[in-house]
Amino acid sequence: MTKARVFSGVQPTGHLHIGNYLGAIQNFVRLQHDYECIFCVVDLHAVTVYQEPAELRAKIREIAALFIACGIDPKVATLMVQSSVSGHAELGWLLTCVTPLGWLERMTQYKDKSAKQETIGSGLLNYPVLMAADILLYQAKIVPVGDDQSQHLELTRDIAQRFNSLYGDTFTVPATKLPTHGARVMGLDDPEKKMSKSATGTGHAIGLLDDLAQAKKKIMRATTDSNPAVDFDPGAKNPMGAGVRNLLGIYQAFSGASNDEMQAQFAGLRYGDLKKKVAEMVAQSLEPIQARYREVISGNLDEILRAGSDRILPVANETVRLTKERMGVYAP
Ligand code: ATP
Ligand code: LTN
Repeated sequence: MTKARVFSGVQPTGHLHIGNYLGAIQNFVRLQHDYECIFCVVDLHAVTVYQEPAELRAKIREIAALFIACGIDPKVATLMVQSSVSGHAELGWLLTCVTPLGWLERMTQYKDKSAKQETIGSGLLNYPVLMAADILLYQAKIVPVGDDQSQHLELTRDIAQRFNSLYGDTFTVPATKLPTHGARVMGLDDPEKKMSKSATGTGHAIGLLDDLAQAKKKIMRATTDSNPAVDFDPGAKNPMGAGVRNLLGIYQAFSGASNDEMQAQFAGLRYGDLKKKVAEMVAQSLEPIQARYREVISGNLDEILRAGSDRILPVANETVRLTKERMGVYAP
């Protein structure tokens, strides 16, 4: 039996952090043996906001190397760069033509990102259509992402369904796959905000390539609440705040501990001791990733990426051909 296809993408902007790892990449690693997986460095998404060209070139390799360092085996899963397969951009245009403007203007990520820009490129508005094209191009059934991408995935399904009803069944309607723990890792300095690559502030995020002593320090300085110790009781006089919940969530997502194990280990523990345990868990998890990264970044990455796009090119070409044919665009 053929395996169902999985697709996901990561932007080569900023430095990957533990939110990206726990929300997305850890799931990529878990899914790779049970599905036909395609993991993509989405450089065409990155340029929806200005990127310094030399930096972007380096970031593309950095993300690809981190995929492998985190445990994706390029012999099992397909690793590729979005711009190497022209079908992404081509299908992006065809789908733009079936997407109502109002659907795009409603996207919260667009509203947030455009509020931060002086001039808003139309690519930023069209960003989710390109994302839909990435997924639909490979007829992917499952898309592992963090919680912040749920709205974009809903839009992808809406676009697929609209196309299918206008032109006949063409695209697989994909499902969103969130991780059980770590779907939304919050900033260490401000647990009300999602941990983000673009946020400034040295105590905000832990980069996968951060110096481990620095990473531990960031956790020791993380914002908590004024309670002295961990209290899981939601009915407590002062229930646990978002900062402590975030630290426990990070520990649970890295360790895979069950809720009962979490209770047994952490109930009543003082916050200082909680932070020490979380810091140890994070450092212990990042160490092998960093060691592997140093090997991979100087290896034959370009060959791996080229082999990846060569391998899936026929699938992309077939979807573009079919889409054109369905729409009546010249496709002899
Ligand atoms: P950022 O907002 O951090 O600048 P991004 O979310 O725009 O980055 P990507 O780097 O492409 O863009 O995200 C890669 C994956 O990581 C996505 O699946 C996304 O949902 C997930 N992700 C990003 N931030 C978090 C987070 N704080 N917690 C869990 N998952 C996250
Ligand atoms: N928009 C996503 C990155 C992304 C993606 C995709 C994720 C681009 N194309 C296709 C899943 C599937 C982000 O910002 N995290």
